Amino acid sequence: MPLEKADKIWMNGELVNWDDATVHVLTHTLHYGNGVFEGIRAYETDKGAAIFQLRPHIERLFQSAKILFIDIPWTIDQLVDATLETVRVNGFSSCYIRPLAYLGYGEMGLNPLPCTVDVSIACWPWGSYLGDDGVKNGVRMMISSWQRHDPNAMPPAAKGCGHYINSQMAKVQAIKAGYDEAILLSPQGYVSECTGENLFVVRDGGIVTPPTSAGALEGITQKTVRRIAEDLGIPYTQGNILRSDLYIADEAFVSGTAAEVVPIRSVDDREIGDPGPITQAIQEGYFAAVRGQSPQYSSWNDYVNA
Ligand code: PPE
Repeated sequence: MPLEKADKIWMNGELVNWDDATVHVLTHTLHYGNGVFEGIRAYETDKGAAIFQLRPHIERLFQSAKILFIDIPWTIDQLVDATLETVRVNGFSSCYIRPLAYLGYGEMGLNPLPCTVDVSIACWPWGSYLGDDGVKNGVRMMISSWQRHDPNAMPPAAKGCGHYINSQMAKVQAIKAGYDEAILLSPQGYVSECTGENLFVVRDGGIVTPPTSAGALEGITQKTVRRIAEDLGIPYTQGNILRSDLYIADEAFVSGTAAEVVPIRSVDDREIGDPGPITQAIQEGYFAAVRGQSPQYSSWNDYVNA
């Protein structure tokens, strides 16, 4: 789907026109993939657009940067404000938001330390990442023959630009094989996560999700799911999951900012079936929270026009 343009993009402290938000071909990150990014969403609420879990996303951007020795020349507060401003000036009632810190033009070669660090924040309207039908009825997944990174090859806790080559290999394999999405296993053979989502299995009335030691990103939506589950009295644990656990799950679903909360219909052609009651309860809780309809979670909504 081609990108739907917005009016302005925040670049290094200035709001520039969408078409002017360009970089030089010798931009360091374009060659070596060393940059960090976030994916955030703003949702329509009764009080206008509200950004969901804004600060945790910006905090994770700084953690990713710290892991990769990228020195972001802004503070967390400044980028929180800049994100609010970017959504505000574009006038969206809901949108996807993409902050990016990248190594700029002026240096080449593998030592990233002398590079300038540029920061941009773009936003655009983005529908359901795994499709409207997927959100409602679930998606078909396959286990990829591509493994999730070994933590000593690429640190999965950093949301690094180049890390996503791994996700893209798995995604293409799944799409070409006729599936909606791929599940990656860790080098040790445990279920890790999907190409851009955390994964959850429901068995015996409880939710289990893989730990970061299986190569999963510590998802902000995953933490949101945890809180909603615990408040609903649904047992929630982190633990290693085998591929066969997926095949015999009572329910399974994924979570991510772009994807939101999406049921899994089948894994490697083993049917899990229609979305089950726990998946539906988490989905309902999630969509109410992002739309600012849950007073107990109001601290998760940052109103753009507050
Ligand atoms: N794992 C991976 C590998 C991942 O990329 C994401 C987010 C998650 C888990 C879930 O994290 P969180 O959004 O904090 O709940 N992926 C972002 C980028 C997706 C994309 O394809 O681009 C996102 O969802 O915005």
